[in-house]
Amino acid sequence: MPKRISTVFILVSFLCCYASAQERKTAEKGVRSGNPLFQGWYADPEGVVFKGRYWIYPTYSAKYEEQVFFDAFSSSDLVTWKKHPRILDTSSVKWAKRAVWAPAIVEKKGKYYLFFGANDIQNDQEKGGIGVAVSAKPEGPFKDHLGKPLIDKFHNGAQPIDQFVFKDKDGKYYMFYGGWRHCNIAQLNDDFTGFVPFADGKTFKEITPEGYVEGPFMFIKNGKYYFMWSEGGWTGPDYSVAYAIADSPMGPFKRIGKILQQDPQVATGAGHHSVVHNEKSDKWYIIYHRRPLGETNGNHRVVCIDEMQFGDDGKILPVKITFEGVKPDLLKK
Ligand code: FUB
Repeated sequence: MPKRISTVFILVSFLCCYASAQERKTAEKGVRSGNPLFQGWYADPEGVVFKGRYWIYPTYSAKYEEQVFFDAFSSSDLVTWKKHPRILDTSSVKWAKRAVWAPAIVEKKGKYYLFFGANDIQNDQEKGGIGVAVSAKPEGPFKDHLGKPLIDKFHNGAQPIDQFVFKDKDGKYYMFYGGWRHCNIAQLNDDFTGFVPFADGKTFKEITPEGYVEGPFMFIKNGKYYFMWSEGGWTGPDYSVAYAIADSPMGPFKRIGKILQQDPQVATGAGHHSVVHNEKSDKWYIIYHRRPLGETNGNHRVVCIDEMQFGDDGKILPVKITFEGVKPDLLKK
């Protein structure tokens, strides 16, 4: 090997060993993430794992006219977070002008697809709805995939916002979405340019559970489908998260109860969440936004994390929201 290449190789190996030793030291010291997880007003966090790193994609929480971009955050251990600024900017999505909300992301065949709501449309005549952008990397830059929204109308009364994309065991991708107290499910087509109608010919099926307001989320555990959503008003103190368990992604979803809500000693308005699972440690985390105690500005929302645990019967135990957050939890050795 030429001398210069072998020097670079030795240096890179040394830096990698040093970085993972540092990560282990952090884990041993009993450090915690703290809450909020990172600085700034952010909401609706989508937590996800890509290639050995945790990622969080939140809404930038500000006046609607100022919500014209997304930042993302990534971490190897849940404690130290790196900011990736402006991974999507409305300057590259010609139909999105404001209120860019609630990102949801999936990786498919090496590409990253970022779904989002834009413009907060109030009726079928307004321009906007749910869009999708694509990038070769989780940190973007993301570019509009279609040049137009994927859903730009109200179906079954659901405002086209707050989409979550779920990959089922059989490889099918479903979108759950909807504001204004209605939730629909639709099956995405292969290249995420549209939807595949269900056997009965319908494209958008309403699956709204009791109490549902917005912010749907789904995960599978032990073969069961856990469907979760936000209840209450997002600007108020009683915003919260409830859930159901079903045998299929289509439901039926019978509400079991709330598992995340305000704590008068800690924060108000805890809701619009996501869930990440570390397969190595088998720990489950809920990532959500909440409002500092005494704060009345609806936009002052911050992203937090706490551990989510299950009872022996598979039910989710009520989450204790904390200032401390979680311990380091590396995804790989
Ligand atoms: O952040 C904008 C909106 O607030 C979201 O779309 C809703 O779910 C609520 O969290």
